[in-house]
Amino acid sequence: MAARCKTAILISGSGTNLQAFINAVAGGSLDLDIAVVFSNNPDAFGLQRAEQAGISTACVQHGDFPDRDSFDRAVIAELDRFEPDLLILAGFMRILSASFVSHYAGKILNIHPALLPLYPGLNTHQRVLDAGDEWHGSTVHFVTEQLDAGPRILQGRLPIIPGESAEELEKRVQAVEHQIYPVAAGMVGSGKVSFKDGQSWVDGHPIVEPLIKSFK
Ligand code: NHR
Ligand code: GAR
Repeated sequence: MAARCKTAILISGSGTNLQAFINAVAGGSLDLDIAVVFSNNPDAFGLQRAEQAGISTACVQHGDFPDRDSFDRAVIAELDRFEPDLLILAGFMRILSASFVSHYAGKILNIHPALLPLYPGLNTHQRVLDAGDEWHGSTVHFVTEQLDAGPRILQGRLPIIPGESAEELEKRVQAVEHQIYPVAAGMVGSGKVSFKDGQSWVDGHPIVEPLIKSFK
């Protein structure tokens, strides 16, 4: 991948993960060119974070389109103006169609707040507590057309504190995400980690179990 990987970050909401990327690039620990921040929601606070940092923004509202495919085509048209090498979903809440995913094959990352393959889908923190699990965390993975099922790259794990609420757990998981997502994206941006033949690879070896970082 190019020396300075041109990156689009896609958000729908608050954008604390986006802020972690902005901070990591500004602090010199992450070498990516954040070319554009895109949102499907014009009120997403993350758009203000981008403007504050001097990054271009773009917005296409899904409600303006009759179906998923026409929305996705409009998003592609908007993003392709920036010729991105990498797309980072950071709290992006719209499922992407197969044709969108194939347009950017192997170039889309997501962070999902669970230890995938456990708990795909929404409302993960409450589901983990209800199940009485001992461990939770978040997973960075390549996006494929199958929701939350693309090959995994890196997981941050943390122990559940007995009695904690879903809100407390969510905060702790988000703090983990802010550390692992820029690291994983940097590995993809530098070419250390890649996607080929439906799998993720690190230094030419298939990633069977994701890389794991443990937190308290
Ligand atoms: N698209 C594809 N093709 N594959 C993935 O793995 C994707 C994806 C788009 C988003 C993020 C994912 C998550 O980490 C993600 C992964 C939204 C929904 C959802 O149900 C599910 C999973 C994820 C994101 N979205 C509803 C929809 O109809 C809308 C929900 C809402 O607006 O609140 O798109 O959790
Ligand atoms: C993150 O916890 C991310 O894992 C989750 O949304 C949060 C976004 O927070 N993503 C999803 O649930 C995707 N469906 P942020 O907007 O503050 O970065």
